[in-house]
Amino acid sequence: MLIGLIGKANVGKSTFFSASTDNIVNIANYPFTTVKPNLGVCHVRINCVCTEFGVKDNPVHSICIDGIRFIPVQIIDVAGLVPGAHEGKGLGNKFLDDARQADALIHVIDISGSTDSEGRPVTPGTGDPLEDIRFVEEEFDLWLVSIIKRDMDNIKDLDSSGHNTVQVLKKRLSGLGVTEAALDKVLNKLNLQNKKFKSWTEQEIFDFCQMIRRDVKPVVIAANKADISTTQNNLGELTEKYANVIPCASELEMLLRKAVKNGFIHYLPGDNSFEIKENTQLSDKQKQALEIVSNFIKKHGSTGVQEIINLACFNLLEKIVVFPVEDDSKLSDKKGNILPEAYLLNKESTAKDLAHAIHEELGKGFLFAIDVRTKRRLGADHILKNNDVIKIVSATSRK
Ligand SMILES: Nc1nc2c(ncn2[C@@H]2O[C@H](COP(=O)(O)OP(=O)(O)OP(=O)(O)O)[C@@H](O)[C@H]2O)c(=O)[nH]1
Ligand SMILES: [Mg+2]
Repeated sequence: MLIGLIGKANVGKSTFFSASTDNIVNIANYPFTTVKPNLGVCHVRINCVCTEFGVKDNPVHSICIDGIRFIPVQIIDVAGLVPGAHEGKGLGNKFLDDARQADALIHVIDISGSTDSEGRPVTPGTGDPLEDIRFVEEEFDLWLVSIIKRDMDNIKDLDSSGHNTVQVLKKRLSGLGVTEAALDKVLNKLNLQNKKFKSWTEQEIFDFCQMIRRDVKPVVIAANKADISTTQNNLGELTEKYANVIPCASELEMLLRKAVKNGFIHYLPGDNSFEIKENTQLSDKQKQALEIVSNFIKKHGSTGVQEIINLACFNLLEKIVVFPVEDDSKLSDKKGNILPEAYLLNKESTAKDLAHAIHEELGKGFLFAIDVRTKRRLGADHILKNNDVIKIVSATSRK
């Protein structure tokens, strides 16, 4: 699963990226810690089942602190967009190449209005975040239009030689994760199912691209820089017009994570408060900075960063968490690690899907699964639920 950070230039994408990937504990043994400069690992936060089972766990590829489990998810910081990006303005095409890979998008905006459409600093309150959202989405759509129209004559030829428009479009858009089912749905909605591509109007091509984008790249809006006082002017209108808007202050989250690393405070990403440790000597400047964060959290419930990542994973992508174990009495793997893994699976995943996610061989040799809570045997097609703890029994694991 990959989350992409998109948005206009200078809105705080890299700050959000740094804040969410700057981990408060060492996670250097992860398989994908070494990544490209703009590709990192953030975490979703859940209440761990270790509390319910009354065990002290020791996860291998995730982190559990005081019953809160943090599960890794990849995140990519995409180059900032400026109007005209689809024609190559700014770092246009680089943006779109990166964004193409993401399963869900976090659209970071400057809710305080302190940047103009090209990202240049302006007096807070004069920038227009709603217009920024519109142009970023439009750039995305126009980029899709340009992909579809590339080698347009080829498509027309294929069309006239009897190839199905759906097949042609599917091939063209395959790098975006557009499935045939998604294509069918959109073509149906727009009544384009039986219309040959060569006779589509410009408007039809644009509408098609817009709908495809909405379908394959679900978005949460990170209303960043919400610590600046001009935020209030824009937030009401924004939440009226868009779903999934969360005010956030990436810079404040970064400050908290630094304070944790320096041993100044108790705080877990996503907490609705933090506590300054006893006997901590803070300078006046540090005290002031923490006071600002504290006031922000009191007003908004959190810095917003963790909430946004969780929303992308659980609301937009509708993932569930499943805990596989090899020893159902000890809740451990072979090495004795308790509740070692937490898998993010698609909703409606089956017991056999889990086996495949763990290892291809385990999937191939799947015999049955056991629900550790109820001790019931589950067949291959059994649909898993969020927080299930599952043992897989396969021909390979019995050897
Ligand atoms: N007040 C405030 N400033 C912020 C916040 N997040 C980022 N900034 C500031 O906004 C400016 C731009 O931040 P970046 O993270 O570099 O923005 P970006 O979107 O990655 O910019 P590009 O990569 O150029 O597109 C910096 O000066 C940050 O300090 C925030 O939550 N609050
Ligand atoms: Mg940046």
